[in-house]
Amino acid sequence: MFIRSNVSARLPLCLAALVAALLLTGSPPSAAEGAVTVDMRNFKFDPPTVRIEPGKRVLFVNRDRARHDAVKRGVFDTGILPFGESALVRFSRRGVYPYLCTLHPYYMRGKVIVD
Ligand SMILES: [Cu+2]
Repeated sequence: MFIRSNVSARLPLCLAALVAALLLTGSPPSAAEGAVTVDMRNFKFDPPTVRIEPGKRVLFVNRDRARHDAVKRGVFDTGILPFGESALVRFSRRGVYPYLCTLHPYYMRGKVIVD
């Protein structure tokens, strides 16, 4: 009885951790397959503009020691990414999505074109 309740209590936590790992940060290479990569490097998005088809994904990877994020309000928000962390964002609708790093908004900007 003790073992059963112990296991069932742990399971939801494991699933939550797995989902978070797959969807938000530290994605394994297979999860990012087919995604276009945008590096956050030297306080810039590289490349600053990417063009993708609807349904494709962009993998934002922070290569800087400084923390960054990538945000287009109302569309996507990677959350703050420390050095080495990444976030995968899927774009399902056509459009032009200018985004920025909210920590360095005046000079750290990029654009995703979905068409
Ligand atoms: Cu930044």
